[in-house]
Amino acid sequence: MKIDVLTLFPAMFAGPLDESIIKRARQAGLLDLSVHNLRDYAHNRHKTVDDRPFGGGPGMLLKPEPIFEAVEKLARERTRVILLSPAGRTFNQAIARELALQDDLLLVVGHYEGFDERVREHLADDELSIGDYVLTNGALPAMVIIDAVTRLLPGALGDEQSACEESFSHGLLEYPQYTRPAEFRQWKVPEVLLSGNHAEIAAWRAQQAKARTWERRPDLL
Ligand code: 4GX
Repeated sequence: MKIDVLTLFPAMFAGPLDESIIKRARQAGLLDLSVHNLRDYAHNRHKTVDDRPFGGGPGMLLKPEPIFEAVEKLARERTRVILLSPAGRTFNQAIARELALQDDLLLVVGHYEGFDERVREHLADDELSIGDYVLTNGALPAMVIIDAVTRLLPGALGDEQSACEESFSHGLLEYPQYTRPAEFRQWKVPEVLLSGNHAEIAAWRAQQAKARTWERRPDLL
């Protein structure tokens, strides 16, 4: 999969995507990630990418010309162009699965007060938010999406991890898990887990997962 990112802060992307599973996926050629500086597509010698909103109001907007020119240069026929902004539909595991099926993504990171509306209307295929809180810009949301999508690419996870059931795949939160020691500061691991009775363990885990989901995330049930 090819993912291009368009942002004013390309340096933010160094680090988080150079570790662990994402690093391995990139080395293995499963993910081809390129981060581009929107400022490189500015027109004037001041490298202006923002301007004041018509009609007044606080803050600055990203100008349309640099974004259109960057996207037109970077996007291919099948590229899905996605804006990151709090006004997007809320990203979730179902959207991650859907994006993982694409060949090409181009993530356009929101900065300042947002985009000139013509970027939305005539350039973007989709607009995503990672949740209802306010960040300083869309770089972290872009990285969240890249992370969630990349681990779904075939071969990105080792067999052990990909075989393992996980929250949101089976629709419930995880059951409680324990490792050694069996007693730590007088807190004991539930007896059933030490019993060796696999049917009983499975039943206990199913019951725990359901109770926990009911308590914490009834919206998932
Ligand atoms: N999930 N932000 C984007 C600038 C902005 C404002 C309006 C477009 C329209 C966020 C989030 C988020 C803060 C990133 C505002 N861009 N993005 N930025 N939550 O809070 O995606």
